[in-house]
Amino acid sequence: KVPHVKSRCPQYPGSSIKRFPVPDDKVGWGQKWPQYDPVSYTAPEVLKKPAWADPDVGSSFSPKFNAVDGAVDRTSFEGSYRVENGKPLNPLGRTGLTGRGLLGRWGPNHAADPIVTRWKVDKSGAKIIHSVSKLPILQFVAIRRKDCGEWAIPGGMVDPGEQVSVTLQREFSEEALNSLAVPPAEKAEIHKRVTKLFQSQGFQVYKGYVDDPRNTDNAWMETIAANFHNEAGDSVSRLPLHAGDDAGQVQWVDIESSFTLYASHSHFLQLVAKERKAHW
Ligand code: RP5
Ligand code: MG
Ligand code: MG
Repeated sequence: KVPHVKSRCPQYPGSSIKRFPVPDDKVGWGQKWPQYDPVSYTAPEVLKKPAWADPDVGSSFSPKFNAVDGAVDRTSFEGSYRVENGKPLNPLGRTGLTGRGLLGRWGPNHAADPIVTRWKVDKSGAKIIHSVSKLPILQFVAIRRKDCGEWAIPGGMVDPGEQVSVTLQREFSEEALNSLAVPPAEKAEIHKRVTKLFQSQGFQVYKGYVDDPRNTDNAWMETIAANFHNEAGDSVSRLPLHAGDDAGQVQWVDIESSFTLYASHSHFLQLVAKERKAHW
């Protein structure tokens, strides 16, 4: 496994908190490091006990780690994680910060990332071939996150008890189609079209840890990323893209290695490009 990098970003997102600097060779918990003195931080909005967050670990709250705990899945795609003094340990190692930061759950926080793609075509509908790689170019629906301004896949958290297939379609609808604010007259028609796009399982691109800047020593992101590809491009191109919820902007973006994306999202797109024999 490549050591996480964004999970060690110097400044913790949405705060003025600085992480304890962790050099590459001290990331793994197996490396003895008595001087390690991480900063403890849990964001005020998480401590307010919203529905999506756990309470603080203590006598009245002892979740079942490494298990499906009621409706909350606390299992990790990375295998069994260690729990020390009642707190789960990040399977990828140190992040320079303890507590939950902005994340609601102790341990894994499960998300889903829908990657909706089409081929880039010219006016006559022919695929555009990249001059260097000589491969056709894929495009995906990208959103600009309101929290950090970075471009990203329109993904989101799996609600307690929710099927991942439902999360994929729901988050795409909320962030890329603004489904929460679509006028009632158009709602049914848009819902019908998205449901058709998401009716196939999609191609499962990735399942596991996400190198997310919000990760901490005790809370981290994991995801299932799935690709929904429209070979003809006609039906996805008719989807009315409107940014909603935690997305500030939405548009079709060419898939290529130089485009900077949030967390590990660029890696997921690389896997899509490889699978579809597209330019990267
Ligand atoms: C990333 O955070 C995941 O890959 C997913 O895209 C996203 C989920 O968090 P929110 O968009 O709900 O903030 O780690
Ligand atoms: Mg969302
Ligand atoms: Mg989101």
